[in-house]
Amino acid sequence: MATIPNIVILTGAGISAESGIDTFRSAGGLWESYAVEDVATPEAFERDPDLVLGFYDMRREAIQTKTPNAAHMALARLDREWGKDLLIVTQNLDDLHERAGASRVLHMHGEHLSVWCTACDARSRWKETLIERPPCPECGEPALRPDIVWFGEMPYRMDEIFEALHEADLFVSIGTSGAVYPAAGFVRNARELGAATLELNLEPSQGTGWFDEARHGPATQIVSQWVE
Ligand code: BJW
Repeated sequence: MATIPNIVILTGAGISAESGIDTFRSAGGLWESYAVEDVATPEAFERDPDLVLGFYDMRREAIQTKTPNAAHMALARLDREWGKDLLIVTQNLDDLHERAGASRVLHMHGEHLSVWCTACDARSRWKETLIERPPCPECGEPALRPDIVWFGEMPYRMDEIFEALHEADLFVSIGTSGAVYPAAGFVRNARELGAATLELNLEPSQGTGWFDEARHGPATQIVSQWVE
């Protein structure tokens, strides 16, 4: 039997763009309407919690009306075929990989549908708004914040990600600009550790030169073609 390679797939906002979820840095993206330092840092939350909670309430509500697209579905098929030999590391806060049926998904920048209690450290699934300061289901304190990794905070589950990169034979980056670290550095880590590397993105990313191969176009087309 042929050896099954280990695959690590990194996804970013571009994979959800055709589901109608705004990217961050494309023309018309989120950071054209909001300043990062006003809404996506711990300092912003301390300074103006209403602005930050309102921003994430709006996005939490919006993602619940969106549906997975052909690229999410193609990766879910791969996840079913490859099982534990495939890991999807997503920078995305939406749950479209899971709703497409993928089972091995690691959210390194957090999730819109999760909240974190700063009083008791519990995490809870959450679909409602936070602006009215609802109590934490675990301890009753009104101390919930979005369970999201803001700039300057440590991304989640880095040990697991590096362990997977160590074992990877193939690293694939889909729909990410390569502007935000540490995710932007994974291609170099994977290369140094001996994996083949492939970029699938609408256009060349900032790190495109680090990949062995790059294919450019809309994710619904190029991801489906790659998986087939
Ligand atoms: C399509 C498509 C279609 C469109 N089909 N493709 C100076 C140098 C280096 C690093 C730093 C520095 N100063 C500060 C830092 C660190 C900082 C950082 O990287 N800053 C950079 C901006 C320079 N990073 C951090 O602070 C991180 N923490 C950290 O570093 O901790 C210390 C540490 C040290 C060592 C090891 C480990 C840790 C935390 C980063 C948290 C990022 N959080 C955000 C916001 C979340 C909250 C929110 O959503 O509101 O996460 S930022 C935002 O960017 C979001 C995304 O996950 C992330 C990546 O964006 P992504 O997904 O790439 O989206 P876009 O819009 O940039 O790109 C979309 C791409 O899709 C484009 O290329 C399009 O072409 C393409 N596309 N349509 C296919 N249909």
